[in-house]
Amino acid sequence: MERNVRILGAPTDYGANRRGVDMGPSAIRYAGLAGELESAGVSPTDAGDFAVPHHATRDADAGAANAKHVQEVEEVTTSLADAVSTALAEGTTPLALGGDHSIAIGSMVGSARDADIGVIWFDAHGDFNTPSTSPSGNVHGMPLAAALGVGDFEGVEWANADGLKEENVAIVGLRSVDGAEAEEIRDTDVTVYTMSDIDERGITDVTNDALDVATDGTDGVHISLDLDWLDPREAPGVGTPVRGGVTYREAHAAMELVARSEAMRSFELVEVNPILDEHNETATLATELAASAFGKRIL
Ligand code: NNH
Ligand code: MN
Ligand code: MN
Ligand code: MN
Repeated sequence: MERNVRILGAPTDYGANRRGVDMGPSAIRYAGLAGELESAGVSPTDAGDFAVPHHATRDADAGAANAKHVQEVEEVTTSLADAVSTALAEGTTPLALGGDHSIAIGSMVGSARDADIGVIWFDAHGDFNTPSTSPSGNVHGMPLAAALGVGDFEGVEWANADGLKEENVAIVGLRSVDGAEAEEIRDTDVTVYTMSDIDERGITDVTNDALDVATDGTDGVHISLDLDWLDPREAPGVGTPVRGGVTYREAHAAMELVARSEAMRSFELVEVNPILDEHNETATLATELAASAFGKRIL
């Protein structure tokens, strides 16, 4: 049965401190996303971008210093959550384009509205800060804690993903974590695979283990792909690059295993910043990895 994919653009940078990531959806489309998805044998329909409040209309310092622009993040993620759950109800697979990683709150809330889901978080960072632990106040460093209702996010309805349990969350490729954030992660039942685990065991074993974690007792898996998961040599167009990331081939290998599992329920590509990119290569890479995640084959 052919998979129908619904592209949902979320052109927002309210969760990050770097303007420019709001242009990610345009850059990813321009890099040829629809064609790449077709080459993977799926049928994409582009739902366009949904409205994000414009910077010029908002106070530049809005929100608390420890959770900047949280009102705007709530507005954007609530729209995305509705669009994701509608796409699923209509039999399509939602593919959200960020935008910064705060949009993942919307993807997870929407994907977990009428189902039990797992999440695989491919990222250099843990994204497990809360307003109390965050050194930056940027909400893109908080989406996993938000969706799981950790700390300050306990009982925050717009941010909590109902059908998601800590036991079904796996972070893959971690190499940058803040002090108090590390404590939060250790206190949970989330499974973490660091870059050292990938060094020692290889990307295939690690990804298969992450898939086991995320599929255990769930109806499907949300795949969250932060482009800073890759080494900055492969993906220079991101706001918070961290050396020592996965290679081009490791990234594809992981996405190919995701495709083979047939467990993917929703997907997102985040943190592509065209202003910091070189000739749109990070956006292009994002489209190629999406194709692998949707099952593109060589032969
Ligand atoms: N941990 C830092 C913070 O919370 C950086 C987060 N940046 C990301 N996360 N790009 O994936 O501010
Ligand atoms: Mn901004
Ligand atoms: Mn992230
Ligand atoms: Mn990151």
